[in-house]
Amino acid sequence: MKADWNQKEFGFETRAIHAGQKPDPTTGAIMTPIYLSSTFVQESPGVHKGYEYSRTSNPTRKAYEDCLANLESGKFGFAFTSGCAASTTALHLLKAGDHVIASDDMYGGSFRLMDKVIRHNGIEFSFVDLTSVEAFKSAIRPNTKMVWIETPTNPTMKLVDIKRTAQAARAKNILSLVDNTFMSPYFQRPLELGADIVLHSTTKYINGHSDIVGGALIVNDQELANKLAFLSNSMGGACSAFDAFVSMRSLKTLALRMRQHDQNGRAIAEFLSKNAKVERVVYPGLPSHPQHALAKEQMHGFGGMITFYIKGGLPAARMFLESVRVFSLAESLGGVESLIEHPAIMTHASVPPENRKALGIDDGMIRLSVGVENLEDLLRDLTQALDKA
Ligand code: P1T
Repeated sequence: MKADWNQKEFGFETRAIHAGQKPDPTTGAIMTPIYLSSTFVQESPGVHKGYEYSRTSNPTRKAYEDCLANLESGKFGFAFTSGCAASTTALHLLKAGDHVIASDDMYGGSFRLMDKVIRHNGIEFSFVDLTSVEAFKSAIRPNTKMVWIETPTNPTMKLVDIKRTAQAARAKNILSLVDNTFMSPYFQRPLELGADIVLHSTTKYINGHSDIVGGALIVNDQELANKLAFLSNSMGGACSAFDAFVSMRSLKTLALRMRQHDQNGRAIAEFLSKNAKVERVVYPGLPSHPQHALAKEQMHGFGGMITFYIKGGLPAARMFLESVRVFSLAESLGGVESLIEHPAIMTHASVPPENRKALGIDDGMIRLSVGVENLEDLLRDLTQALDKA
């Protein structure tokens, strides 16, 4: 009899390897097979083994969703073809006339989805600096139905107090959603802090190897789970069995990877903060971060995402970005390989210039996704590239 992999009895690393998974009943295969089947045979109309059609549910996807939900301290997981598909599905919990309060700083594509797509469904958005719980409370209207939190924010690394914001939301019957992409459940578990929904771009740390685009939603409440299951089936954004298999395989090493991202991240943040070419480093693990105390309170580590400002504006930034040899100049984050990018021109180009200016997403801003390579190699690479800038 296999264990049920409950959170009280088993540690994160054990659950990441086993939760949701059983040896294949027909062969004993230890790895959940990739069930490449669009449909499932029924004995009699409506009499089946729990699966009818793979848009609705698929055994490989189910194992992955159960594992991910377990790691986020949730009961129900839903896997999608991208983080944006997960966001689109979650935003369809709302109807015309509803109001959403969202972080003023978040992934540019999430902002674009709200501002240029979902808004046309008659849903209202307020983009608020959620680092202040008071600012959140002041933005609440009678029709506010959801607060959309990203913490740390992408790319300015601002933190939102999940516990206090979720508490204030609950008091007004407002759903709280936390995009936990930057931290992964290894370092931050929003459901434990009172949030209703966790969202991931699983493209990032969850899958961790830059070979899948995916997304996920995790909840604890049965009624909310029923609504999301209905939406996922109706809207058709669920991920394929192959993507589920690869992402579930990646979960097995999530703890190992996150510990190394964190170790390298801390060292590089400190190194950058001492370099003469660097104006300012924003990393929750540095005591100079204005919310370092909150980081220690709600996160179990600081991870591998670092934002910094290089002296000399765009010419220096370009020279630096063209000079790195171990880091790769590319969008995305959370993979084992170190990535570097320029938010104003790349990931956040869809944010209007006046918003970028107000948030400090300027020409000197550079974002690092520190990978798990040899730390000395990464430091040497940054040193030589900064020397050229
Ligand atoms: O790219 P996709 O899997 O659809 O996920 C969108 C998304 C959602 N939330 C956060 C916090 C994200 O960072 C992303 C995607 N971000 C990038 C591609 C990036 O380079 O920042």
